[in-house]
Amino acid sequence: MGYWQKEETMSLDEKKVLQGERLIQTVESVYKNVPFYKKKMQDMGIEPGDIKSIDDLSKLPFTTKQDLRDNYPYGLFAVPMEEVVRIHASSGTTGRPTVVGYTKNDIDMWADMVARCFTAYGVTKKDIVQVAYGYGLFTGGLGAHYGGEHLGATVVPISGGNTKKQIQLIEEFGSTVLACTPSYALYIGESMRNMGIDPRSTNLRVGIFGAEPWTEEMRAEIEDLLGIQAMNIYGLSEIMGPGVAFDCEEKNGLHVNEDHFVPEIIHPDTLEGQPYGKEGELVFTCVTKEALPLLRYRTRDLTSLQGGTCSCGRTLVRMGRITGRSDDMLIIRGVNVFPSQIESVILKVAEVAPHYVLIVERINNLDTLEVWVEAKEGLFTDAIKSLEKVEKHITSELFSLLGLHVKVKLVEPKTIERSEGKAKRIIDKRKK
Ligand code: ADP
Ligand code: K
Ligand code: ZN
Repeated sequence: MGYWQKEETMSLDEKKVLQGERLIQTVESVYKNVPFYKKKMQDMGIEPGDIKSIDDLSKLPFTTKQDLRDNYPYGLFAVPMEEVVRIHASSGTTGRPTVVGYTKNDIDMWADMVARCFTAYGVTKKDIVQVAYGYGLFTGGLGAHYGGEHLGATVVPISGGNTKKQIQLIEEFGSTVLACTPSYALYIGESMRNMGIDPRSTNLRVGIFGAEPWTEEMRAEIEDLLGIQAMNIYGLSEIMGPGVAFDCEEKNGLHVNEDHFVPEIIHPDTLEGQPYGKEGELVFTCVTKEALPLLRYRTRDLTSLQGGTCSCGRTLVRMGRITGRSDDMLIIRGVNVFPSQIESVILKVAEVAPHYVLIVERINNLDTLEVWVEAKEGLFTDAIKSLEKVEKHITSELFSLLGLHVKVKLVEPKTIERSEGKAKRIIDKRKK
């Protein structure tokens, strides 16, 4: 498939040296320019001179989303506003948005990194990339846009929504690559079918999907539906936006762009570093960013890092699929439940469609979870018995996975709301 940059295949020693040099520079910059970090470091009794290599990373303070909110909007920026050429904000999935800024160099580096990801997906300048991520304060649209252009691909900046038009452009412009959330890809494919178009008949060959958790089962579903390779892209606005980590052709973990963002996995409660293979909270330190170089930013995303080499030849460490964000974790009668666990069960059941929503309520001081899943066409015309059979089957599969009795309700086809961006899988009816 080829690489975009030599950094992707550096030796582990070269990588450590490069990360160390960059970390030292970053720490000097934030100590000088961001009062928040200077104070944090002083409180911990450390100075920039204490950071001599990448092995000193764990001496540095953590940064949380709350720190960004407390310093809203520009308080953690390490450069004067005249150097800032763009602002984005997190989509606010979990509360008040946080504001992030970029210098000219940051923007160029971002485009370069997205081009690196696209290259790993096998996308080239011959491709026509339909960007159906939302444009605007959300980083998805513009992130994919500039990366695609930088690669030399033909970018179609349609943004999210307007599904009929998406389909029209896929057909008329001959788009070969679709970039959007996995849930929107599913929606687009389903809408094609409803319009009598075979979703596998288009020129599309690669999907660039991210911005929300999704499972391996969902990947298989979308690949089958659209007849494409569905590739995973991970990112978050606080660190940069899409392009922090990416699938290679092996589809066996996402390579982290660790020459720019140094990953760690910590235990979310004790904050202790976790070894390769152990799941925990993903933490990133930016070592090349100018406007907003966050130290040890706690993403609240849960995954693990994988040691060992990848047969694609890249030496960049891999992270597993995000199993969930700690904000999405439901605690139901003492059991931790992530939507992705439920998704992986539902998608294995032939009688139901890949559309579901989780309804959480508090009844008599007990949290209850109900899973609504769409039945496939035809099931409702069968005897009630077959509905019940499917519900029972899913209930027992969930029980063996979670050790929790979950109520499963099959609903009529096309009754669960479709998503044009990040899917909303949880309806929480508990009073806050
Ligand atoms: P918000 O926190 O408001 O959703 P962002 O738009 O920056 O802000 O979204 C970043 C988050 O989206 C990540 O922290 C992660 O939870 C999720 N995300 C992004 N890409 C992926 C992916 N490929 N797989 C799973 N989750 C993802
Ligand atoms: K400016
Ligand atoms: Zn690889």
